[in-house]
Amino acid sequence: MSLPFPLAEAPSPAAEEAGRKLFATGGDFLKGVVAMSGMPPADRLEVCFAGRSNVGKSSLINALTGRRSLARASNTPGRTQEINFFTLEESHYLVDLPGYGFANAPVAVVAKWQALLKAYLSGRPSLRRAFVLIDSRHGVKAVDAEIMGLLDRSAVPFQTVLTKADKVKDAEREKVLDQVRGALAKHPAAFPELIVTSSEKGWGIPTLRATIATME
Ligand SMILES: Nc1nc2c(ncn2[C@@H]2O[C@H](COP(=O)(O)OP(=O)(O)OP(=O)(O)O)[C@@H](O)[C@H]2O)c(=O)[nH]1
Ligand SMILES: [Mg+2]
Repeated sequence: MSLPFPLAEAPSPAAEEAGRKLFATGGDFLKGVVAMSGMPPADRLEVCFAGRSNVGKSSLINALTGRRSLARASNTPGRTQEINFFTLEESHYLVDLPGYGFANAPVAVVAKWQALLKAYLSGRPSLRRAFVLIDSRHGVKAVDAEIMGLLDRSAVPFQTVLTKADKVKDAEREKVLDQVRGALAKHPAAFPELIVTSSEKGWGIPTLRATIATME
């Protein structure tokens, strides 16, 4: 019997090569957006990285593009406070989102960017897939489930990416994976395969690149 929400298989050599090629250019920062009116034209394939503050969204974009500081990563939760658009060739946007949940910033400021985050996730026509990042140590929390519910209602398919896999032992990782699978079962917009990553070690990065490069 196959488990629901299996780990993604290693990409085929052709898919891996497509991923390598797409990301070989490294990507460029386009703009930081603070209101829906500031969004660039919805004219290409777009994927975004959503997740709790500090889960590793910006670090994952840096690992994918092979650039240490394309996206600003930091130890301070709430570092990313705008919706940051990166271009990959002429064909793709990668979108780094502000974190949800705890943030080390004034309440009014947080409320403003959380509203923008929700407007973006529910109303961006070219958003093809949201990657929802979950910390390998913590699993799916209530705030994650809330975002997943928003994606369900907005009919935005989302794929779960486990982050910081280098920080857990195998047994602990399996336990968290089971919790994640249980939580995903409640979300019709959840994509079936999970991707386990470590931006620090490069784990899962070729798989994620191939996934993005081979998306229709
Ligand atoms: N060990 C380890 N640490 C990581 C990994 N990914 C991110 N980190 C660390 O986690 C912290 C937060 O990473 P960010 O990439 O800034 O997280 P974020 O989700 O963009 O955070 P916000 O923008 O504040 O929401 C940083 O100190 C990173 O170095 C990983 O794969 N392994
Ligand atoms: Mg960030």
